[in-house]
Amino acid sequence: MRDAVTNLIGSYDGRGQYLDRNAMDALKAYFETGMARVQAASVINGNAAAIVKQAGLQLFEEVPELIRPGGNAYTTRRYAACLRDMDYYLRYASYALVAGSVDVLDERVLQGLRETYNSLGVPSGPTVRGIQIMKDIVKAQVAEAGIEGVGFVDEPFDYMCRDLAEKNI
Ligand SMILES: CCC1=C(C)/C(=C/C2=NC(=C\c3[nH]c(/C=C4\NC(=O)[C@H](C)[C@H]4CC)c(C)c3CCC(=O)O)/C(CCC(=O)O)=C2C)NC1=O
Repeated sequence: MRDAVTNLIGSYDGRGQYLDRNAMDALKAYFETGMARVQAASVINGNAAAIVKQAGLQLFEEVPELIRPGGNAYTTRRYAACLRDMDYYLRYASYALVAGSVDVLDERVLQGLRETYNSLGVPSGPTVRGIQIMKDIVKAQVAEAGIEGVGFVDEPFDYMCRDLAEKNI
C-alpha cells in the first residue's frame, strides 16, 4: 500500500533520477492540502455512521426496487450487507484521502469486487449511486466545517465509481 510520497519516490527511483521540478510541484501540492485532507478524514470519522445511514435512505428512496422482493438488498441480511459495503467504501475513501493516493482502493477494495458482485447479482449502477450520494454528503459536511480547497474529496469516491461502472459494461 502506498501514499502520494512513496508513489512518487518509487517512480523516480525506478528511473534512477533525482526528484525534479515536476516532482517538487507534486509534493508541494500534496503537502499543501495535507492538513485539509486530515481534517476531511476527521469529519468522515466523526460522522461515518450517520453518513452511511443517510446515504442508504436516500439510495433506497431513489431506487426502491432494491429493497422490494426480488431486489438485491431485500431481506434484512442483504439490506445490512449493502449498508456494510457502503461503510467499507466510506472508510477506505477516508484512508485514500489521507494517503493522497487511490492505491489502497485498488489493493483492498476493488480487487476481485466485480467477480463477487457479479456472482451475487449486486447491481453496480445503484452501488455507484450510493457512493456518489456519500461523496455529496461528505463534501457538504467538509465545506460546512470550513475546510478549504475541498476539491480533493471527490477523488477516491470518483475513482471507485469509475472502476465499478467500467467493469460492468
Ligand atoms: C473492504 C472490501 C470489501 C468489499 C467492498 C466487500 C464487498 C462485498 N459485498 C458482498 C455482498 C453484498 N453486497 C451487497 C450490496 C448491495 N446490494 C444492493 O442492492 C445495493 C446496490 C448494494 C449496497 C449499496 C449485498 C446486498 C450483498 C449480499 C448479497 C448476497 O449475499 O446475496 C460480499 C459477499 C460476502 C458478504 O456478503 O460479506 C462482499 C465480499 N467485502 C469486502 O471485504
